[in-house]
Amino acid sequence: MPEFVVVANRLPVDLVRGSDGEERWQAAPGGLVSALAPALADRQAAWVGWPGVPDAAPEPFADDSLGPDVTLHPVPLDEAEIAAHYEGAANATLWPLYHDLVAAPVFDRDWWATHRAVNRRFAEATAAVASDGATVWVQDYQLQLVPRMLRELRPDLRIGFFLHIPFPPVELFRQLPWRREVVDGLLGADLVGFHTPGGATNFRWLAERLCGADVDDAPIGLRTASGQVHLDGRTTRVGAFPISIDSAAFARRGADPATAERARALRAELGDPTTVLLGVDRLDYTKGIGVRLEAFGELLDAGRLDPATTVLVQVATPSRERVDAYRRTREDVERTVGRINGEHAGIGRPAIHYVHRSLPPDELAALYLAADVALVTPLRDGMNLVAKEYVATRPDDDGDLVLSEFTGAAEELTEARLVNPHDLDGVAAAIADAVAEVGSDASRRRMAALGAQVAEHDVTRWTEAFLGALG
Ligand code: GDG
Repeated sequence: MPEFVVVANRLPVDLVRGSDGEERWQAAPGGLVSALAPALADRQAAWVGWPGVPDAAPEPFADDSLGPDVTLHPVPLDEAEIAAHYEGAANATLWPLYHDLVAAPVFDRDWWATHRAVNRRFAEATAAVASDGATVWVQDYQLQLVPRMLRELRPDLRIGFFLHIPFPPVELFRQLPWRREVVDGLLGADLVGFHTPGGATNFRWLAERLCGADVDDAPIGLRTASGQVHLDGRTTRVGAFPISIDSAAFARRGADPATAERARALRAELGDPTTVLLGVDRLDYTKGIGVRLEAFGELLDAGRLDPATTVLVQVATPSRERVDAYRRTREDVERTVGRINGEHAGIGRPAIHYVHRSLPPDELAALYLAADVALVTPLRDGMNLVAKEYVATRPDDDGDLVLSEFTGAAEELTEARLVNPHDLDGVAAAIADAVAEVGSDASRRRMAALGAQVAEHDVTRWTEAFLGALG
């Protein structure tokens, strides 16, 4: 039986239903799979998660691509559960609440009841697969109630939890009608990890105020489980474990001549501009896509950038398209792109090249290489891997990174051009400065420092730090 179990909202593969009704599994490439793959590979391991389509209840099966002894355990959800738990409580309640109310969270009691029932199903599925004394690593905001439920079912387990999104300021978190249940749910874990010390500190404070736990007041540092919460004779440790990427893999792709060739071809297809700006995001209202479009548009309006020599490529991959706020965000982004192109594009020469599709990894790497300046301007983001991927992919110390202060990445990538995404003038000024100074000695020195940071603090360090602290 598995000695190491990952529990995540989604399995590492998606079940895909063809138009002929035939079902097949398809790799679901994502940061989480690549982050956890090394930890699974050499162990008897299991992954518990939803297969991505309604009413699918396949039997557990082996996945050789992750390791010789890795089994996947599908957790079924029906249409109503997907609507209430996933699209509702997770993506219309917790997601906006945890991202500083960038959109208004919806507090719906029926959604929450379903959310609780689904968390229980995940806990029961995990309890049924984990071997005696196994280590279980629960992932993310959709499953915060699982650690407590699992602890009650299986007190023998060692349970870790990692939150991939920001943990909000306490004043905002306290709006949640089920706030005590969430904090208590997380306290079922032995170790609760966040991207930043601020998130961990907020959580520890809430554990004391909402659950009456005894807590220490030691400062919470990076990559150690340095905070302690004592409740009902148990101790939960809390810490900051900033996630990262497989930096060497991105660097290898960036150094591959085929990637360089494709990057040159892309620049030619863009009309050989002097400067290419790039944004890559899931199309999400937290990512500040509108902010950078507006700032770019204002620079064109003012004549500070010339659309004949400077273009913006914005990749916005489809995301959560059945949630209202995401539909509205897409409309806003596309209206803004249309307006700016209408005012500034030449015939056959768009100022903004907008892509609303997911690109293959090779194409994304070529774009990272082709771009002189990456624009990462979320209103709030737990970490933001795109910032790290851009830096890691570029083999030379050229390029530049405009980065929102409100990303977890900003706490590590301090040499980036940090901006407040609510300050449009400040964002525009940072873009103009980056365009003017790209390739300068000062810019190269900063990119070199960023590259060294990402190379050293890669995803293996994240996994090892978390699992090391979990013990
Ligand atoms: C959550 C947190 C945290 C995007 N477009 C394409 C594509 N991507 C890939 C990127 C990157 C990933 O998607 C996005 O990761 P982010 O970190 O930027 O954002 P979230 O999806 O919101 O992730 C976030 C993360 O969890 C990890 O803890 O950093 O704060 O919100 O890897 O490259 N990949 C491909 N084609 C695309 O078109 N192949």
